[in-house]
Amino acid sequence: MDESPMQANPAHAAPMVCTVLPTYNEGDNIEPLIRGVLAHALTPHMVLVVDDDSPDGTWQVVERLMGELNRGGEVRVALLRRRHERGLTSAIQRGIDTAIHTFGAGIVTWMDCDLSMPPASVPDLVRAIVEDGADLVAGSRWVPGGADIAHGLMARSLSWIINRFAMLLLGAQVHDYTSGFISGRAAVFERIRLRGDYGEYCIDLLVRARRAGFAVSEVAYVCVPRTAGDSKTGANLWDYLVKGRKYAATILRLAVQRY
Ligand SMILES: Nc1nc2c(ncn2[C@@H]2O[C@H](COP(=O)(O)OP(=O)(O)OP(=O)(O)O)[C@@H](O)[C@H]2O)c(=O)[nH]1
Ligand SMILES: [Mg+2]
Repeated sequence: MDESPMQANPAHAAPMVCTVLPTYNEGDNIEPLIRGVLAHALTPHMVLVVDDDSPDGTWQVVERLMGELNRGGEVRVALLRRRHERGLTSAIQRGIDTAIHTFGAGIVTWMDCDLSMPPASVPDLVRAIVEDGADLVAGSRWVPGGADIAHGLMARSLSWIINRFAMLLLGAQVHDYTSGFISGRAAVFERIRLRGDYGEYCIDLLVRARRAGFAVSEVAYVCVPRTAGDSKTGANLWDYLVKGRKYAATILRLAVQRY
């Protein structure tokens, strides 16, 4: 009997990928996102939505899709509806734990659910793990082939400054420390838990993973504008400065302390 190289070499066997989708009021985005992620899957793949009881009923859209897409005992779509907890980082961490310990995922991926991170880019991140041997991969706007066409000049400039600051103090191996579009082997998340409450968790994760000896890499992607729903991050200068201050504090802490 013929065996494909994937079956013959367990090192190349494709582990189950779970894409965690943290949502708060993404009712108009979540269906195309779920269908897009599943349609582009290279390997066994499920999505797990962690919704913080969105008033717009995002979770109801997910429940309908579960009824349609989970057939024959196979779970392709799952939902965690948190009624008494809010927050992006804790939602992602909850998703990671559930993906690994309840669904047996070998690779966990996550992304924003405003369709700014294209579902078609998910396989690029997974390939960097399965084919190129990375342990943790960040989708990057700031490497050749990547771009940010979602944000205006002010937001792009602040992101550039924060990332240059991070590269200077924490290492130039990563160019998009605030990516938020991540894929990693379960082994990384069994060792490292997310810290922080918004985007700063990403800087912290990428640095601690590298320091723990994991292979961290980047894959280019193009960040496109949200077309439905509202941004959870304000678009004015004050909001960006508040966010920027947290990012800068995280960078300084990591530069001074080695943990
Ligand atoms: N579960 C959960 N998800 C959240 C929460 N806050 C934000 N999100 C999700 O986090 C992702 C990022 O939020 P966005 O509104 O796109 O904010 P952003 O990317 O920082 O800002 P933009 O650059 O304007 O897009 C989206 O999928 C949100 O639905 C929260 O409190 N709980
Ligand atoms: Mg966004």
